Amino acid sequence: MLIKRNTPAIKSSEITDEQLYINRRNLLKTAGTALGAMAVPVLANTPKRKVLRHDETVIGSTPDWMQEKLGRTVPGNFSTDEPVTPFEYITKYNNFYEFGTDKEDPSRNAKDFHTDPWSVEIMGEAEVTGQFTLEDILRPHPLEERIYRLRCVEAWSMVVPWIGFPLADLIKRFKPTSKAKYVRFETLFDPERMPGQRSFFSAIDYPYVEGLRMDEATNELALMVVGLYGQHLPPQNGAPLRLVIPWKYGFKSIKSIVRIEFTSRRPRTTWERSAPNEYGFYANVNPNVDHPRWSQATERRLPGSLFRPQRMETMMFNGYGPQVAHLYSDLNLKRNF
Ligand SMILES: Nc1nc2c(c(=O)[nH]1)N[C@H]1C(S)=C(S)[C@@H](COP(=O)(O)O)O[C@H]1N2
Ligand SMILES: [Mo]
Repeated sequence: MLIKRNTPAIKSSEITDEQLYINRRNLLKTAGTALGAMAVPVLANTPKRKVLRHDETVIGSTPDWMQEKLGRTVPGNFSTDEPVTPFEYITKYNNFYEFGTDKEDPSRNAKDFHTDPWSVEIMGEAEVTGQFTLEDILRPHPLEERIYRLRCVEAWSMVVPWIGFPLADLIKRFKPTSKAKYVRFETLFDPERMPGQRSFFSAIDYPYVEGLRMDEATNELALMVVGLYGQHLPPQNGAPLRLVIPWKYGFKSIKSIVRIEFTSRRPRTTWERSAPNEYGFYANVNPNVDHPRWSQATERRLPGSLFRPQRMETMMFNGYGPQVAHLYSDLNLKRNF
């Protein structure tokens, strides 16, 4: 992963105001409150926010059942109230090496990447394994919006309104056995559809592989993601199904997942294999452990301009310490970077 010095190729004139959208569920909840909060005390815990939407541009397509499911999205917990990065940045400034290594490559090269039909193989140390359609995978899970910080190891960051559901809820359905200590994830390997996989001089091996310890994977923050900004995931953001692990560097948040495996051994992950001294298995956001070639103490929050860069201090665990610090109490984080 190289640091790019150029700013994103987006003019501020192209950035439109994001629209707020009140979905039906929220209206109903508001109505419920008006009728008498005493009768429905559970409402006290419901976030008052509305789900963020961007309707001007729809990138890629999705089946009707997915569209309907997305329409039922409700605001979730753990959302930051920091300003959300505009849709145009989230969808035009990407890392997705399967579609090219420049930030603008994925939005250009993934245009015709169709993700319906899609299936996911569940394998390894679990009672329930096999091939599942995307619809089977998603059916029991209600969707929620979580606005998370995304901190790339390259020292830029965004705030993204993801739509998804807890990975822990998905894992439970497959009944992992006591031998399952890790979860391994794999991206689609299809060089015909992913031009980056045809390159001879690739920085990384394909398929892209990521992994988590079981307790990390079942942490309440770990999210299976199917959308952003009220829409289905654009192809460049990892359609139709990706992981988002907000307390770790962005490369752990693997895109376009086709395989999930429960294993007893720690998986060898893509960036770790490519440069083990630079990218570790844990990859927890940590301002005190620098990358060998650059500091991790600060980050550049997008959007910013050449004249008004938004430099800010990087937070331990990307600010998610209250939820995840306990996972690492026995670990030397300088050695296990
Ligand atoms: N399969 C795959 N997943 C991937 C990557 C990739 O190149 N291939 N890049 C990672 C990196 S380095 C980052 S920062 C995030 C970027 O996600 P975004 O483009 O949706 O912001 O995706 C991660 N997931
Ligand atoms: Mo990244």
